[in-house]
Amino acid sequence: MKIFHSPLHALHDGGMELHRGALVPSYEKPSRVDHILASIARAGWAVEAPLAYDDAVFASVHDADYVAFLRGAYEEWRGEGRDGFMLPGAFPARGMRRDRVPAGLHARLGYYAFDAGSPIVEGTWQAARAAAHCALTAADLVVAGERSAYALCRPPGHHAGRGMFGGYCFLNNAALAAQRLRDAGLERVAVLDVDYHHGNGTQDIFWERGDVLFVSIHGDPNTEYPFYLGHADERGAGAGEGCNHNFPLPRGTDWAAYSATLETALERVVDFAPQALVVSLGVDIFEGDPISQFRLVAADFPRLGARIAALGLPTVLVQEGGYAVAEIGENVVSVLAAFD
Ligand code: FKS
Ligand code: ZN
Repeated sequence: MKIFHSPLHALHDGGMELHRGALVPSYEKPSRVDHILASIARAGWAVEAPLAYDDAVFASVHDADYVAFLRGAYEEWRGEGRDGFMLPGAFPARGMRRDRVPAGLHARLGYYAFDAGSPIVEGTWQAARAAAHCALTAADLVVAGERSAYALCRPPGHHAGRGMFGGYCFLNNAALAAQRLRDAGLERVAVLDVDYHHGNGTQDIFWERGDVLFVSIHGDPNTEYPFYLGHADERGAGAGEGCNHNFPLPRGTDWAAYSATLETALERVVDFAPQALVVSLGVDIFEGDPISQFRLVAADFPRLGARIAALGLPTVLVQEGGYAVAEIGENVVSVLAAFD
């Protein structure tokens, strides 16, 4: 198992999020990675640094103005004499204009964000860029013939859309990996998203694409974040019609119910006949997760890994969520071990 990680992730730290009406330290914190690295070391696997890429590579799935905003946001903030973390407080909702990018920094912050839960700090851009490099490197290794590779990304990516950040995500690591596989000449690529939260950003990016399948199993958006996307009737549009499959499940879902849905989701992947698979690997489907409501237990993660690995596809695994910090490493490694 090839594993890519950058210590630069730790520069994304110190932010607060508005969680159920209270400003609390972000659940998405650097120690998540420390625990995953410790479990990887126990498994005896080596960790490698990602390759370097030009920022132009982000334009394959993100809007140029959005990337420019992320790159320079904190410097602008500093320029206004501020420090600490940046959070938006107003968003262009129904009946307001989204067709023009506003001039002011705070106006642009809300324009590009979709929640007040994704703080930008001084090192956010460097960390997000390094995470994206891990995903791109993992994709490049799979193109070069590796059976699988794991990108230990932090911050995560699957909520980041073409031109929007939120849900702790800034650059869509899984989408960048999938696009990289396409650009390398693979004709069809599937993305399987098993994070507890719907990967609205990945869906957004590939919505009209017939060459990238998006399949997601997640908490029902009627009650679960990100709330406004992820329903079963979202099937894709244009050339992408029928290439988007959402499987929302109720709170309290355990392995028995989850695995039945997983089989259906995997059938969709097989039917698409992809040349490679990208897995958005969120382990916040664990019963002990503090912000999620499924009930998978530790013994279910090897089963999850085995089912996905049994597809026999070249696979890029990309880290997304998981907030039960003490157990996150074991749960991630349990999935990865199925590919070793
Ligand atoms: C709003 C409270 C909602 C946001 C939950 C984000 C989940 C992120 C994730 C990812 F994989 F992206 F990390 N909390 N302030 O687990 O889906
Ligand atoms: Zn999640």
